[in-house]
Formats: sequence, structure tokens, C-alpha cells
Amino acid sequence: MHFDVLTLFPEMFCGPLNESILKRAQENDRISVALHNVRDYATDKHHITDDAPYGGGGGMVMKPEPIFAAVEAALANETDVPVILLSPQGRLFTQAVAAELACYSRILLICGRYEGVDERVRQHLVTDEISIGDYVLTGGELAAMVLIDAVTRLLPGVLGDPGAAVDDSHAQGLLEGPHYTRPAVFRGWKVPEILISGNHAAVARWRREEALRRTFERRPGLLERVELTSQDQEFLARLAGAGSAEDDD
Ligand code: 9D3
Repeated sequence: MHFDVLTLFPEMFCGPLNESILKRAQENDRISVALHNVRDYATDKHHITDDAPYGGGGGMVMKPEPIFAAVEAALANETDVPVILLSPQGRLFTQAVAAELACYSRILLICGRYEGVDERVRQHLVTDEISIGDYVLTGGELAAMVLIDAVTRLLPGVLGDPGAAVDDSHAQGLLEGPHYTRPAVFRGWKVPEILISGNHAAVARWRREEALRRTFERRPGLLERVELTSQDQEFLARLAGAGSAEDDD
């Protein structure tokens, strides 16, 4: 998969793209990332990329001409490439959106700065607009990196184990339960006996129930969109019945 990224701060991407899984994904040609500095496409003497808003008010707005020029240079007549604006007004980025984007061979990301981009970019260039959550960032760059990270790990051959990405508890709509590793006793705190029991069916059931418990306690809304077996439903009914009488964590 190829990512084109339009930004005024291409150097912000160096850290995340050059470590760990994203680094290896590029080395193995699973992904490629082309960073395009919007400033390089401004044709005036000072390479100005922003200007004051029509109608007055504070802040600055990204000018349309350099953004259009950069997209047209990057895509060079290639069609059917999603042009995605990262903005606080976009649709919320979720695991389902990451999976949707992972189906494309190429996407282009526009990182906004200042108060936003000229509306004609949105109307005549952008095909999709994405936000990563309801908090205020200083620009779209970190959001673009989040998107690249979440999409890349879904691509075939990126994670070692082919089942790893689909096995995610988040992909199944539940939060993950606890994980333990050696030592079996640390500062007197023991690993749950069942995990050491060697009873694989019992371990699987315990993990399922701990994931259900955590989701019930922390993100109950998620349970409405999860496929639950009758055994799951009985377990949740017992949790709900136990109520908030004891907080035993
Ligand atoms: C005062 C109005 N602000 C809107 C909430 C203006 C504004 C703040 C921050 C305009 C742009 C930005 C920069 N943010 C992004 O470009 C951005 C973003 C975000 O702030 N939160 C979550 N997802 C995203 S994607 C791009």
C-alpha cells in the first residue's frame, strides 16, 4: 500500500516511520510513504501557504493553490485514490475505518494546520474527512501517523502471525483482559492459577470472561455491538447481578 502525505511538517513523520513495525513494513515493501511538503508547491516568492480568513476573525487558513498543486503533482492523473483530509470535523476513525482503508492500494492524506483549510479544498479535492477523536491537536500530522499505523498493521505480511491482527480483542469488539508472563510470583503477587493449569479450554473460557468483565466495567456500550454466546450472556448477567456492591479489583 502506498501513502502520499501532504504536510507543512514532513520531519514530524521521521520518528514513527523509522522504528519497529512501520520501518520493517517499508523495508519489506508492504508499504511506501511519500512525504510532500505543501510549502514546495507555493509559487510566490515567500512560499506562503496560509492567509487571513475572509470575513475577519482570528487565526489563519491554509490557501487552496499549494494544496491543489501538491495533490495534482503527487497523483499525476492517477484516479480512484481516496483524498483524505485529517480534520476535527471528520468522521471518527475506528478499527472499522482502518479496515476499510486497508483495502485500497493507495491513499493520499492531507494534514491541516492553523484554523483549517480553505473550504474549496474540502468541496473539490477531498473525498473523505477523518478525525481521530474529540480532543484538539495542533494539526493533522499526528492523526495521519495514527491512521498509517492502524492501517499498516492490518496489511498481509506486516505482523509476524497472520492471525494476529484479526485476533485482536478490539477487532472482536471487546477490550482485552489481563496478560501475565514470568515470574509466576512477583513481590508476592501470584499469576492466576488457571493460566498455569495446562487446561486450555478453561484458559480460553477464563480469558473470554475477563475480556467481558473489563468491557462491562469500562466500556459497557461496546457490548451492544458484540456477538455474545448464551454462556457469555449468563456470565454478564451474573456480573450485572453482582452490581456495584463490591469493587473487587
Ligand atoms: C477553535 C476551533 N478549533 C476546532 C476544534 C480549530 C482547530 C483546532 C485544531 C482547527 C484545527 C486543529 C488541528 N487539528 C487537526 O488538524 C486534526 C484533529 C484534531 O484536532 N483532533 C482529532 N483529530 C484530528 S485530525 C486533524
